[in-house]
Amino acid sequence: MPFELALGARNRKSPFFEATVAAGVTQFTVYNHMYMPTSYGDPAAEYRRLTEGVAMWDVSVERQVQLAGPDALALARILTPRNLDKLKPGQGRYVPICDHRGAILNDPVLLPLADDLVWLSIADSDMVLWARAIAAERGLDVTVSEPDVSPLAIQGPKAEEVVAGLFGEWVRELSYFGFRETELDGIALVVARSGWSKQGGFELYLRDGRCGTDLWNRVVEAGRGHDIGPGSPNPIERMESGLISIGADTDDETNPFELGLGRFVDVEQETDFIGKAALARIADEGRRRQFVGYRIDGPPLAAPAQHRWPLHAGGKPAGFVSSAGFSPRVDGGSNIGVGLVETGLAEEGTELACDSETGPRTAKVAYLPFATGGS
Ligand code: THG
Repeated sequence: MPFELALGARNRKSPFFEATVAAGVTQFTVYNHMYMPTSYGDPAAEYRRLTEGVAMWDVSVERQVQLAGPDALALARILTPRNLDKLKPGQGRYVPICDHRGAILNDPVLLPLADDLVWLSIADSDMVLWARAIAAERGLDVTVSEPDVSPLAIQGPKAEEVVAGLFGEWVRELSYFGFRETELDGIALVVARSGWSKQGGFELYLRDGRCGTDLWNRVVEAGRGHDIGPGSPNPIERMESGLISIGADTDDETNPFELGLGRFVDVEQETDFIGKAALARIADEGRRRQFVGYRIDGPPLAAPAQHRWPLHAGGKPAGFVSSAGFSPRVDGGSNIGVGLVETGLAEEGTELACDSETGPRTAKVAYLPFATGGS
């Protein structure tokens, strides 16, 4: 590229920034007003580490929105359509957040640290503003803030070995989204079994931004025998696994039913959560679009899609491809994509015309997740 990313005070550096530069980062994106590493220059090696070994990712951009006070849980329940009746400290949940029209705003992981302390580990949108406004409008006794907490992901089939080496055997007992508050030689942390991949792994939520380089180096040291290397949220693996990227896969009207997240919406519960009436109506009327995978023909896609690719069927708009790339594992090597398609065209195998950045291609609907051979 003949240009650079401008750094400045409007966006922030991660506590792991220096460590990622030392590790050879070559590309950043901007996410939640921060810089997030997206490449270390060898995408194939980063994919291989994630799917066969272990990778470490700076995901401090997944900011924590902290709800503290007697109404912390009450606010969480108002913010998400998911039923939180059985929530227990130490067990996280995936919780979509919608606006009053039922459109999805964010898809955080909720971490209940105590009865009066909840973190929402957010995707890319300004949830601290939203949560604070809703708390005030509902007259709740809760303080909404963004604490000094920064997740570092350790992902891949060998991640458990690395994390057990750092913290002990107990980490093997953590359930999915289960977490525990602990420390590493005085560095305060939360250790969780979570992460934006289906390869297995953990996230270390660093609770003191001054210790970023120290923590990074300790993970590198612990991973040495397992060939650990740096990576980032992986665009290919996430498509294979059918994980959602808010803002990429969603537009201003996308609702949880379209994304296949209907199981996290409970319109029967007592709580008057934001979007309840709209979501009840959508549940009744049915969804207009569906989140699906695509097999895309033509030469291997050398670079990720830079914008949404329009889809057509019989000359009419049919939806879009929001992300696309070459998967070495699907069908032994195939271009794949994900995106929203009109419900009437969502059947597996439906062929759609696709305006890709490298010319017209055919996108064939595929159900998610993609089969990747071995697993
Ligand atoms: N790490 C942290 N916070 C985050 C992300 C992260 N917040 C925003 C974003 N990423 C959250 N996105 C997801 C989406 C899906 C999953 C994890 C993070 C996930 N889903 C499982 C699935 O789809 O099968 C399980 C869902 C369930 O059944 O509960 O794992 O990367 N800290």
